[in-house]
Amino acid sequence: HTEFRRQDYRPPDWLVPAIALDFDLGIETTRVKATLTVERNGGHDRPLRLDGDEIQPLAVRVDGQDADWSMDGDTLVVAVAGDRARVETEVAIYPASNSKLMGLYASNGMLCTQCEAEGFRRITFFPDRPDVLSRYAVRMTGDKAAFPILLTNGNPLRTGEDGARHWAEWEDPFPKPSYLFALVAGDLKPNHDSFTTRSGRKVDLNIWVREADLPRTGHAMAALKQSMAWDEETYGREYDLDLFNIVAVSDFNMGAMENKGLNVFNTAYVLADPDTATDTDFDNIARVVAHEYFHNWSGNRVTCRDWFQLSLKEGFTVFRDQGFSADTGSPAVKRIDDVRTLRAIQFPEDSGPLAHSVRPDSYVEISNFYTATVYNKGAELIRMMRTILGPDKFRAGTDLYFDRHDGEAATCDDFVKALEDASGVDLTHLKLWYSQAGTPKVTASLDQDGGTAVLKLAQTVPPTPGHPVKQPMPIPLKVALIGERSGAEIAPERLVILDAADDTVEFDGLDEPALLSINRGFSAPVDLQVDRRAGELEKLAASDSDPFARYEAIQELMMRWLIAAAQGEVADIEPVIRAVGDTLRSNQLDAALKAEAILPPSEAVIGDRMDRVDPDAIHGARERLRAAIGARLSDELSSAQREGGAPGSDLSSRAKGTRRLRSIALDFLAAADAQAGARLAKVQFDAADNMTDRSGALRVLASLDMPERVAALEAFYRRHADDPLVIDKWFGVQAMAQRPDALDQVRELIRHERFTFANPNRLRSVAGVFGMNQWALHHASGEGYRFLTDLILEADKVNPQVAARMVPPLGRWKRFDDQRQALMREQLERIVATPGLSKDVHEQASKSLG
Ligand code: B3K
Ligand code: ZN
Repeated sequence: HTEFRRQDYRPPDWLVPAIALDFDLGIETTRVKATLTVERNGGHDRPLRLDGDEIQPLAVRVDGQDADWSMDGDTLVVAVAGDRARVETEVAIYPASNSKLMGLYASNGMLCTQCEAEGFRRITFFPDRPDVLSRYAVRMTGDKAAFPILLTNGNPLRTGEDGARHWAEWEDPFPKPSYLFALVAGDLKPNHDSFTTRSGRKVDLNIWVREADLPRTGHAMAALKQSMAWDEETYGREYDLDLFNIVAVSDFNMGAMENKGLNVFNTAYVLADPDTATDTDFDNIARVVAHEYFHNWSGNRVTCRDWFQLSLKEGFTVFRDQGFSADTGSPAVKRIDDVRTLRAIQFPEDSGPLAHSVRPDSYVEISNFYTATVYNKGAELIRMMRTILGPDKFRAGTDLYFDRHDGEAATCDDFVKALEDASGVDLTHLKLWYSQAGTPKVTASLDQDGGTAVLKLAQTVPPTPGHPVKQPMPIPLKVALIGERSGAEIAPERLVILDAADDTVEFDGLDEPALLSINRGFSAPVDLQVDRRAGELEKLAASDSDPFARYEAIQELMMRWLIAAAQGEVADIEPVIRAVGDTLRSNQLDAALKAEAILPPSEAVIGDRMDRVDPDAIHGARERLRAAIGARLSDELSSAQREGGAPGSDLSSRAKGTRRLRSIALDFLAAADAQAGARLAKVQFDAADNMTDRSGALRVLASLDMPERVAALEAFYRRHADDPLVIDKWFGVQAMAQRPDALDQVRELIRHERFTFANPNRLRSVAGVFGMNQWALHHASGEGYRFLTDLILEADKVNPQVAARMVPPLGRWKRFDDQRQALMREQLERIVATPGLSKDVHEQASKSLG
């Protein structure tokens, strides 16, 4: 397979200022005629090369004449004599058999597209790269009954009827790269609304779904309008067309797609009501609606020059959606949530065989680079720039960026340059974060002598594949000192930028012993180890003035106990019990923050902190911790569980927080006493008028060996049998269950009549979730690895992109004991040796072997 390298970038040989597309739509066969206006770019005599993928030309004409053309693999090569020509092609495509869900495909009787990154070439021949921007004119013709609704980017111009068929012509006034093309045809109904922009333009908003789903679109619509207002207010960005459409589709490879004026969404990120969606689902819907909407500027108006620049739009847009969620909810809880994701997914990626920088240097299959590093570490990088510049200069920088590059395909360097030019701040050194992979390890210690304290900092950036030696990076650390006796801030927060291998910072005028509060708000995405005296964490857990740092202190207290316990050492659990108890009893902290603070780190995150991951010991330690907390704090937990009920229709932050705390409390109580816990969980389950309480109870029951478990699973299934999104939850809860027989259970799920490899949500609900179930996946027999591998190979025949995302858990092999290492490698080798493997899975598996 060809490897593409960032250094090899060359501007396109031919530009395509305009394209006209004519679709004759059918579920089985669709015919696509394309007319490209092409222009030679620069002085060269190279032919026109048009990308294709699994398509054959039925006709090729240049300026109306039969053309001189040939195929070079999948690429159509056309001889063009002059500097400008009209190139026409015609192809037939087969949506119903397109199981990769890239290009034009069928889903529940409708047709829809997914083009990012390289799906447009599965629809028609085209220079399918993001730096070729074209104006699109699209004509769609199809059966009126099958496809009453015909949608594409931009604005509708004309429609007409012709017997049982009808047609529509649309035009998108904004030049765009092919990856932003979209088309939808089907029997859909709109939730219609409108938004008036600050300059007074009325924008029609539609969320298109199957009729039965209309009642569940209100939350997404509210989130869309909030996003439109927020982007005007926060970034000065106004919407630019008269129409904004969202379509929900149940077969979709990822969350959603920001096609110009026609966002296509996974139903999981559109449909919600309290009976079928959890509070987390509600939050995720708002987050994804906002994210895709924000792409209209960060991605569409200013797009990427090449796919190595992917974080230019994704890192920045994640940063923007994080700001939206923080501003419309609880900033502290949002930050905790984002850091949890980073530690659970990005840190392991950054320390394993698939590590790559935020701006990767090479790829085989670009779909494999839509990663937590490009998205979430990319967002952290933008956050660090904002921290260093301050909000006003940062905003001046983004204004300049949008203004300077509007209508262009830009690079990460262009973004940084705009920030530098607007702020006068030199960010050269910070750009190392774009090119160096690996999570920096930072150590910190505070030495106090009377009124003076010296903070010692040191950093190392670990080696990653292909990059053995790293330079120190600028690491912005927010630091404050908390008085050990008073609990007050005795040195106010300041920004320390560690930009060398080590450094010291002095604090004066201290009148009591100081506690170090550092990396407040998680100002830098680093692995920080602080040298602390006994008792320090407990005091910080009770008094740190930064809510995030307080959360960190409690988590670190638990983590230290868990690691010691997993290594068979005797550790004192009393400080943990006291900190969790104080947190639960606090009347300063709200329920949402309490819930985040007391939830023990996941088994995978604990493993990530140990040199050698021992999944059984980690599981045992975490069980003991949960049981001890459940037993010792049963009064506090019981009242949180009892009082945490709020009507399902109440979606206020307060209600969401109490519900979250409620199910976490339930989980502790059940860990201490399985019988009483099962009874209590069943009561919560039966009484629930909302999915948060119901699935929270079900999650607890799924791991217990009690009769209530089977009863609840059956009741849940029966109640929601008609709702695929809830059936996904039913699969997921069982795939995540912490049980000795987890593997047998998951094997059953695969045999269940509702399981299918064809629907990505369903596949992920079993295979994706099982890959995160550390204790089950890493069963000493190696059966978990074999099972996951079977699933990957089966899935690869249907949908390589989704299959490739199931590989990374096997790539963590280096962190386990020799026996597990051998078993994991054996399965990776089995994958690589499979004939007919996709390049998606091949790249992930071969890199994972290291
Ligand atoms: N830009 C899309 C992701 C496309 C993934 C293609 N494999 C969704 C998003 O990040 O907004
Ligand atoms: Zn995105």
